[in-house]
Amino acid sequence: MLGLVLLVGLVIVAVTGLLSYAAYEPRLPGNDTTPTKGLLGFYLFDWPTNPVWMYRLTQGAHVIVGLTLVPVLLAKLWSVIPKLFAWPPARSIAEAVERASLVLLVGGAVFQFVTGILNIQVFYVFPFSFYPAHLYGAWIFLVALVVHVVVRLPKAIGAVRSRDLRRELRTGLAGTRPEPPDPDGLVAAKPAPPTMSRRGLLAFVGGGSVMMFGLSVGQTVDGPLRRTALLAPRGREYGTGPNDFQINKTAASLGVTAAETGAQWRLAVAGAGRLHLSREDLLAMPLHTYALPIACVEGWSTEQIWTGVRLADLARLAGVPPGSAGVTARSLQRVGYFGQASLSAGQVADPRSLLALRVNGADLSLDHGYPARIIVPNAPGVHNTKWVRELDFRVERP
Ligand SMILES: Nc1nc2c(c(=O)[nH]1)N[C@H]1C(S)=C(S)[C@@H](COP(=O)(O)O)O[C@H]1N2
Ligand SMILES: [Mo]
Repeated sequence: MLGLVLLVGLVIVAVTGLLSYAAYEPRLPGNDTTPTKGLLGFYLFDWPTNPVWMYRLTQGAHVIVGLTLVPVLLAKLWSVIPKLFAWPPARSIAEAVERASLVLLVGGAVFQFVTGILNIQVFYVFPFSFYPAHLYGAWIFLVALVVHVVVRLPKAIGAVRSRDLRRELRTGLAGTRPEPPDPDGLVAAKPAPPTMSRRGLLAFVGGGSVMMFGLSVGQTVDGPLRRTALLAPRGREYGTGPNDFQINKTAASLGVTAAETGAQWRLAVAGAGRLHLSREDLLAMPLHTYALPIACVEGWSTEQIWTGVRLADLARLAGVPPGSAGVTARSLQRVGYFGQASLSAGQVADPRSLLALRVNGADLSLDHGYPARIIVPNAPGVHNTKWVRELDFRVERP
């Protein structure tokens, strides 16, 4: 049962994780943190700008389903503990192959869960970069999972079929009997009297999963539910002002000062030529307003109402036809990651892709990217570069 739940859940986590990697657009200049990925990028595709809530959904599902599976994974590992340490390691070649795949399966699962959870808790303690490690770990785990499923699925289905779930759920501790001996040696030879019914185990694990789900779902759904997201590392409650919503990194933490974002700030726009625009110049251009989410890789998201200049209009101003030109946005930020991000031609061409100047009717606050930030529909939050100092349009498809 635990294995089948994990199978369905882990497929969701894996697919949404691989989609997130595609959403990062690693083929665009400067975006890739996995230059040695080789063939692993085989499935990459242009990440669309529609529907606007897609990344919010897939990344929310990645993180929430992952957290929900933690109790199931722990219970599953607990249930096979005798097998993990079985000795001698193998009696046949087939067994040796299976046990080797188990090392990758168990090691891969533990590695993916640990790095993922530390990452969403904004706890970068590992001595390597999260993105390549989590990507390579995912593929190692997936290969091991396929081997494991091929070997084990018939047994898992047979085991579930051998019992009537409803009857099992009605059986308390007093009626709980040990499993008959099995050829795999998972069942203890001389089991002690049970301390927990099978129903109790399912309730314990299921209750844990429901709790993990309940304490994390609010950060993706946002709105009043955010208050319930006790597992979210960032603030649960915000004020009611126009700029009172989640901040990823503050300006101060990245060394962006009010002096360089003040009156002498100019946006450099490079394309066929190069020009410099003040915030007044930008405010004098046609402004557009859209409700769009910020959806972070960490699983949290929030929809706000953004006002700004279309990236497509800025491309035209730079002398490159939108639809053929992608852009690299560079920030004033000089330390840390995410000081720049490249967007595809499709993203630049979407009329809702903005260089935002205002949010919810007010000027952007410094922490939300004043004087100007990128907002692109359906893009991962990390591509919504704050404190933009330069937009570098490059012709992709002449
Ligand atoms: N210059 C810069 N822009 C940035 C970041 C950053 O660290 N530096 N963080 C990004 C990430 S990961 C997210 S999720 C969003 C969050 O935007 P917010 O802080 O306004 O909520 O900003 C993005 N823009
Ligand atoms: Mo993010």
